[in-house]
Amino acid sequence: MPTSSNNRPAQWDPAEVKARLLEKYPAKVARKRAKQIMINEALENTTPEISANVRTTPGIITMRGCTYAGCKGVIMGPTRDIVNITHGPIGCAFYSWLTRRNQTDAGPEGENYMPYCFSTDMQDSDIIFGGEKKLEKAIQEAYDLFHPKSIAVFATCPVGLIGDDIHTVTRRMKEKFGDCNVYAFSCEGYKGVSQSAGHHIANNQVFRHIVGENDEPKPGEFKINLLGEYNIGGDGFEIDRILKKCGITCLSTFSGNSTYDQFASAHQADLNTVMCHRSINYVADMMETKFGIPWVKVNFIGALATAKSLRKIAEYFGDPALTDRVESVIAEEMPAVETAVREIRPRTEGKTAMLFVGGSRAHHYQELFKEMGMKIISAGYEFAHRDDYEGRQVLPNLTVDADSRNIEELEVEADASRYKPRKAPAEMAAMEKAGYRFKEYDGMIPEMDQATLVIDDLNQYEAEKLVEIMKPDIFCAGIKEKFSIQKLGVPMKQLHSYDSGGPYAGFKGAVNFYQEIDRLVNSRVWSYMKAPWQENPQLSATFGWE
Ligand code: CFM
Repeated sequence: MPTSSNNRPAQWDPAEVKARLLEKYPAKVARKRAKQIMINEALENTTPEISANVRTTPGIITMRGCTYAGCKGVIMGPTRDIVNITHGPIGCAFYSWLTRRNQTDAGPEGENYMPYCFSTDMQDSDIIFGGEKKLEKAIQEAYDLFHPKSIAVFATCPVGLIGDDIHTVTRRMKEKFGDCNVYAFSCEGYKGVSQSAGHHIANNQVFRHIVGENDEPKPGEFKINLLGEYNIGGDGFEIDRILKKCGITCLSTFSGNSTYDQFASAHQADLNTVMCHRSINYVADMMETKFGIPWVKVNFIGALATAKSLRKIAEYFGDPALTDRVESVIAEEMPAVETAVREIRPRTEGKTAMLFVGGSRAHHYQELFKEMGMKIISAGYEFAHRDDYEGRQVLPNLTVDADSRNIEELEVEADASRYKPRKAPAEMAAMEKAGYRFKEYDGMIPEMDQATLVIDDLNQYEAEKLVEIMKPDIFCAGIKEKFSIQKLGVPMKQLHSYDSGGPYAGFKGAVNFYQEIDRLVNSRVWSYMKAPWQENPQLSATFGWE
């Protein structure tokens, strides 16, 4: 029999857990972190607010990434036919090169630059004398070698510090080539408090330079875009399979398995569906203002969530044949999911999980764990904003600080020739009255149980403490946390890169996930690992010179 989860301290008091997480900090740090550690339903104070999207205290080992990572890695990385050149030292390019496991197919023309790593490889002398000439040469070389439709340039920290004018260089090269769209991103790593700023910088430029460029009509019925899906471990392939089966045309995905032309034609869709709210919700807003495309929040992580999202799309189009097709696809796909749940759930029921991932997965993956009967005892985002925790109703009250002011807000107006409201305002109002929700997201907190701990920007120290105190059956985060947590005798699943697994989206993905988690939480190997405090609770040490 697999060991049950009963061998953990009977119950913990969330206020005490919080106090223990904070006890080692200097007073000022403890005060700041206290606002980022929330006992759900605000049992300990009167404001249910969580502090988010604020700077990490220097010296704390954060889980976050940098702004360049958010721009080059997250948003632009998954697009296969744009040559992405990192202007900077080689390390920035090397470590943002496919480690996220965003997949692509090569497409009919086979134009796929994702396996390449392009960088200007800046040296000391470039930092001293300037890197613009080197950048120009690199753009020329990429053009001569590949003749791509588009070349994107990404600034790393030193580029901003020395003041290379990357936008002038790219503008000049674009004019020179004539048949290649060249543009740059001022996404220096330090630009924001996390990768979230990089998403914004990337999306603004995609919106400004690409979306709406191609008016040639795209074939297909029930045209949607899928915003905020990045095809990690093949998730996008599974979602595409399901959409196709339903007869829904996905014109473009931002940006998993995408192409330049998909972005350029995205304004032809009749509905925008938003998967990762954090990384892209503002693009959905801008597309609504400029082109008249409404948007809805969807989630394809979790079989039931997938079914719900498909129904939401069908309801929007209000076409009986589409509705029937969606229902028959759900009816066809669900039995395999139900069989898997029936088999696995007796082994996973009641087990506990913690999720600390990015800006949306810590929420979305709770669906899959719930389907397995597991409990989420603590969760948090690395870099999400308050609306991702508490819901979009907080948006009007968000404080704009110096860091967020750093990120450009585009002024968007209705496009003179392309703006076309997809539904009359009266029709949308009637749908809303009947319970249909446009541009809504309630965030993670309302769906979590009372007295669970919601922690923003968890760090290495707190992660280990939490595991030590609460002993979850599984901990989900990223590669930086993986081995330190496993050394504590707790299985760790990467929910960024999926380790080597996936897809976990859609119906088939759900089954993959159940099987993987079942294996992890029921493996006996973890019980053979003793953490240092278990072997010797009084572990003590002296300095070498004592
Ligand atoms: Fe959105 Fe993402 Fe995420 Fe994100 Fe990311 Fe990612 Fe993530 Mo890693 S776009 S916020 S910046 S869902 S790379 S595919 S897994 S931190 S939770």
